Amino acid sequence: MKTVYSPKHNLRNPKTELAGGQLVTPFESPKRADYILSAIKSEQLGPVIAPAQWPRSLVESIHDIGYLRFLDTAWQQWTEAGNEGEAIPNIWQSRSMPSQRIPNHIDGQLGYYSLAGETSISKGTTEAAWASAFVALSAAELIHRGENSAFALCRPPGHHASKNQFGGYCFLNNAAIAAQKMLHDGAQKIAILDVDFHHGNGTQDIFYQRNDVFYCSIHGDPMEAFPYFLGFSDEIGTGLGVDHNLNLPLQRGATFHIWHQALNHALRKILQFTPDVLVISLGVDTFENDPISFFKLKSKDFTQMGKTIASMNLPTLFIMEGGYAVEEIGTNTVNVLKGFKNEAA
Ligand code: FKS
Ligand code: ZN
Repeated sequence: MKTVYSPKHNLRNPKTELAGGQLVTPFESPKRADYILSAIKSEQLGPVIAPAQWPRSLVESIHDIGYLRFLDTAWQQWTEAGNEGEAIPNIWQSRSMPSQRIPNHIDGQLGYYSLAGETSISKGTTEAAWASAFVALSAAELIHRGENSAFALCRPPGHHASKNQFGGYCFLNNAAIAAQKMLHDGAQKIAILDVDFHHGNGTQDIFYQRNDVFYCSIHGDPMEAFPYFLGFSDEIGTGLGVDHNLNLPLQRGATFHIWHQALNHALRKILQFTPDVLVISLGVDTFENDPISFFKLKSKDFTQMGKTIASMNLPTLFIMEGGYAVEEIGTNTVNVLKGFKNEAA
């Protein structure tokens, strides 16, 4: 299996995340990608290649122009306003303030274009987010050219990013951008299976009204886990998209046995949809020692996860999302990919 990787992920290196009422060193750190890359090499998963450049229009097919302009200028606007630290939103449009306007001031823009307040924008963030999207696009191109599988080692991650909002460590929705490219290249139907611990609210929202993309996610119950306001089992899609969205929230302490039952349910539904390609939003924060999550998967369980996914016999594009037990992130990620590769027909 080929991996697409860009060292430009290092340009995303914020110093601050708002957590527990303090500014802490972000969980989503450059070390994550370093550990994954070194496990890919030591486990000899396959070649590691650099991404190509892609037209801006492919990203514009998912994200609003105004949002992309905001990302392009946010850091400059923030520093020119005289701020010393990193850019963290601190005001949102609430239910009691139904304005239709987009503020001019950077503080207002940060609120308008964000869905959460933990994620700082730092110098280089936008360049890294674009490189991450190019990694996803290049891996999608490998599938288009006939590879049976590919791994996009994306960083920063993407599944929380909506068409016009960042948050949850995400800026551009890499999985959505990759899926849209493959549709553009002739695929008729794409299934996205999101196995990250967190619900992919951005991906769900982007495809909620559509029947050419089936979004399915297994995640911590949003009553108890980020992103709290989306990811419930009664969200099934709307309009043409009815029955093209499937959420399988699980409770605190879910073991691999429980988790794997949800996976089998998801895979049955995906088979009924008969997609041309399967996109996996691959987070390994379901791991028992993840510092911000509450499932109980063990390292060997990730191998089985990959094997079960391979039983679908579909071209499969893996897109990296979360995972914060950094010492084990390489092993856990590569276990999924090797489990898949060793089982694939
Ligand atoms: C810790 C609270 C953390 C934010 C969680 C964001 C999770 C991001 C992710 C992604 F895949 F996008 F990276 N709240 N004090 O893992 O879903
Ligand atoms: Zn996550």
